[in-house]
Amino acid sequence: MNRFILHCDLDSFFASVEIRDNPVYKGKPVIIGADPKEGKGRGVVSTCSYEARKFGLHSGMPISQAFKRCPHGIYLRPNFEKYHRASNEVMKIIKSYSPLFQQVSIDEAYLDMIDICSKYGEVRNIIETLKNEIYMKIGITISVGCAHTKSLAKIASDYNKPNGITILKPESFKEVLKNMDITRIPGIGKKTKVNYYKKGIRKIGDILNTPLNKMIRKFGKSGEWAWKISNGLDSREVKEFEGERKSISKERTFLEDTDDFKGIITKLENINNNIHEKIIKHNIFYRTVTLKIRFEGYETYTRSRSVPYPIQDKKKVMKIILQLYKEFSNSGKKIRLVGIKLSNLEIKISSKQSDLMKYASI
Ligand code: TTP
Ligand code: MG
Repeated sequence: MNRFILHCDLDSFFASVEIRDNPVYKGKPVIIGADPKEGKGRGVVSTCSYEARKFGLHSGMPISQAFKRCPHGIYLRPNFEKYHRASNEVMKIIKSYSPLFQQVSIDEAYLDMIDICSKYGEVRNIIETLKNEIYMKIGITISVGCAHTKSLAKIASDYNKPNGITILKPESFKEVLKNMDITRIPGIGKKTKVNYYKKGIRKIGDILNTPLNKMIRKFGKSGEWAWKISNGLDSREVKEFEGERKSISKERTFLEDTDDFKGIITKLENINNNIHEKIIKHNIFYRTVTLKIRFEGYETYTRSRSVPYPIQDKKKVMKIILQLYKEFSNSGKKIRLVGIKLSNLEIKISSKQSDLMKYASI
């Protein structure tokens, strides 16, 4: 039986919302992020339009560098309230296409079309209808990938951006994947790839030509993950908040509302240490890290980030928390409470190992 999992990812999301609201920006390099201050600004690019990407700009790039490369760009500060509203509206539409829905970030969601489609033609029609509905009602474009696993669907949605549809079939996906850079695999980023490159693994095809046990020997857990994804082996299900319900969290209120960066970070570090005592004791792994911030006056925000495979890594959690915190660092408001939540939990069981051995003999 064919399996149709969709991964939907809005195109240059924050920038697209701004362009929708100011059509004169259409076709221009639009950069959302910190104030560039004529090249002297601090902070980073949140995202930018595809026109700006032609100048080499991308998320996370220092805004000063972006300004040097694209001084004539339209630089805008983010309006998070507006993006959350647009995200909620889009998610409501996506959700209406299947009860098996899982939102994974502000602009990404999975849909499992099991029992809804049985043919590739049908799934393509549904994707076109979905994209059309989002464009007509919300005014922004989305790219959709379809495959028999979540990770392949995610790779597919990224393949034809912006405004694309990519359907990977079980009999031919390896042909499409083999020439892709390994960084197309969710979880292999700029830093991880260096180690892979050094050992001669540059393309997904190189992974496909390497036996699993060799991948594990060379790259450990990450190698195992990359090998499984590349071979279309990923049994994770699309589920609504199921993992989310089980979580471990802790929050602390400051004695007095504060904007002292060091004090806030120390509090978050203490919370993180505290949570990890429990995590380690019960051998729990997690995929999602959430930061909670409450400002003076009770205004409360949560921001989450997920990693592609379950981790148990205190340092990584702190790194994610610091990244999530960046959004609030220039708010000019005092903070009343901070909290951390780890969710999408898994308790490690050794039977996973025997699964692996099964694949090793393929
Ligand atoms: P992404 O989906 O990673 O990027 P994008 O939607 O801007 O572009 P793409 O067409 O490649 O999907 O992230 C969604 C939003 O999250 C993005 O519009 C802005 C925000 N974001 C940041 O603020 N900082 C970051 O480093 C990244 C990656 C995203
Ligand atoms: Mg996106």
